[in-house]
Amino acid sequence: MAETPLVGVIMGSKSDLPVMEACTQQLEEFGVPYELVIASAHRNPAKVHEWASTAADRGLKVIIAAAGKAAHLGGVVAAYTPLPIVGVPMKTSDLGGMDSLLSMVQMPSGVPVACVAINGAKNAAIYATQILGATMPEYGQKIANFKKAMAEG
Ligand code: RP5
Repeated sequence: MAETPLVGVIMGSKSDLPVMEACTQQLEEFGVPYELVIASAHRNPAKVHEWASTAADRGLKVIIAAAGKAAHLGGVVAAYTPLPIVGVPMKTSDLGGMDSLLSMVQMPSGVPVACVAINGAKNAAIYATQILGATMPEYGQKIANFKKAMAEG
């Protein structure tokens, strides 16, 4: 039987997938079970609502939300779940991702979305695994090993 996903990865468009492969690849390297869904806060709001509002009950512990342009996805997901959200602002052709970054990071007080760099897909996976590692020692160990390997070059 497949493991229950611990991290939910949601993105606004399949056009985000090539960048977000750096995220899913890193989650796989850490052995973190995840689920992936493509749903836009603007184009598929009902799907986003259903997915986000049931995420915690399905066993997810952290959500990674990637979106570009007027990137409201992380904030909308945050509105519907008590889980921590890590946002990934997508680089865009018009404004280079500053549009995504600012619309994702400037959340109102009380509704946080942690935000990595523009196209920071790999860091989102590392950060989500760090959150898991705070309470699940096997993932804490994966992060410790990762940092040790990085320090050794
Ligand atoms: C956002 O709009 C997506 O997250 C994507 O980054 C951007 C452009 O989407 P497409 O027009 O390529 O589907 O919803």
